[in-house]
Amino acid sequence: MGKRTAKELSSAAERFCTDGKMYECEPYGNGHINDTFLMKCRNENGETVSYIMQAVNTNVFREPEKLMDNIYAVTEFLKKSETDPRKVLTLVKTLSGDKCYFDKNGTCFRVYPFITDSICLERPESADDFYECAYAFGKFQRDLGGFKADTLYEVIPDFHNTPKRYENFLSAVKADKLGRAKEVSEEIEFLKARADFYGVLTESCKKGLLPLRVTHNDTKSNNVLLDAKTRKALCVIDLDTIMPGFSVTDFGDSIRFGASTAAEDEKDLSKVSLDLDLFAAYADGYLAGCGGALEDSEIMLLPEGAMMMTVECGMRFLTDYLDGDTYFKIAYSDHNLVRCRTQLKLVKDMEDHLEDMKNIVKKYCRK
Ligand code: ADP
Ligand code: GN1
Ligand code: MG
Repeated sequence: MGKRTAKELSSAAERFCTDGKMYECEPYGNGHINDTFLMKCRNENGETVSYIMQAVNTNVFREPEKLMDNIYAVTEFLKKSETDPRKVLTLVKTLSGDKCYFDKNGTCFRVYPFITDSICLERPESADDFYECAYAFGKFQRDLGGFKADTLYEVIPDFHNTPKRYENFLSAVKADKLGRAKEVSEEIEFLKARADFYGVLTESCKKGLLPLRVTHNDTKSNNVLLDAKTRKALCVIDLDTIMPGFSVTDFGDSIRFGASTAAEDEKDLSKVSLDLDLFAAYADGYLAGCGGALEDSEIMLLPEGAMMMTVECGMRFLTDYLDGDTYFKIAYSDHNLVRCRTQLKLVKDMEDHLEDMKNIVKKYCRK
């Protein structure tokens, strides 16, 4: 996505039912997909009212209207059981009552009230923070238990279908568009050596051990807001990828991102490993948040969910690197390769600690 001009942003802002006129709009956050802005408006009392305005990445999300319908349906559903406006996202409608606005270039803009006095952690700063993120995602799972999954549009088909992701990866290796495959042969071999693992969750689903649920599908700690004062969970955000999926992949993506001892793009691989204390905090918080909503067979697959999401994400970064970096935003030329390497290092460490993860999950299983 190209840079957004001030004019583009102000004419989009004018289309929404905001409290006052926009006077500032600056890039915000560290998302890899959408363009996010903190938009400040001045209302008639001279007060500043803040919003998040986003340009939805239509390269990734091909049918933004349907995606917006998903977000609207889910947030309205959640509001039946949650009345605190800081705890559920609310879409600010356009002047004509729509959920988003398409400008003349076809860019899809949407606006949410900015949730004030909140913090959003790139990485949890303590086990307590991570517990709170886990509780929020677990509660999200529980609260959406009564939501009809089949009414949701599948925003990105096969999003966490790892066998499909593996096929795409093999195609990218074969095509080798930029001639990069030779410099990443070690990573390619690592992923090929684990081919038997990729079907574990989809097969468990076929055997009835893993039910399809309404899932978030992007459960990084930076997709939860915590209260700035109490550091308690406030609100689950980034609802673009809500689709039918597995609870264990929601759990797993959080572990991949938040229970690593290093950032997703750490270059020094000696710093990357699985922090078992953080794993335990997340398992505890997630299962508490789910409040008994998960079946025993799913709970037992939580460690595999963590390994699957990590290996899948590594595969996705490498696929994008081989394809010429067309999907994830990058800050430098081998950013996707650096990200891939951290994920593969983490997979190895998870494999070495699978039994530990299983024992921790058993400890927090609340049935
Ligand atoms: P992306 O899909 O690009 O990750 P997000 O929806 O996660 O986009 O938004 C990017 C960042 O903007 C978040 O990590 C968070 O810091 C901030 N953010 C998003 N929505 C809100 C909100 N309603 N209130 C406060 N901060 C928000
Ligand atoms: C993307 O949008 P963001 O940064 O929260 C991606 C996730 C990846 C993640 C890796 C729609 O998430 O699937 O796990 O980057 N989102 C999409 O950091 O592809
Ligand atoms: Mg995000």
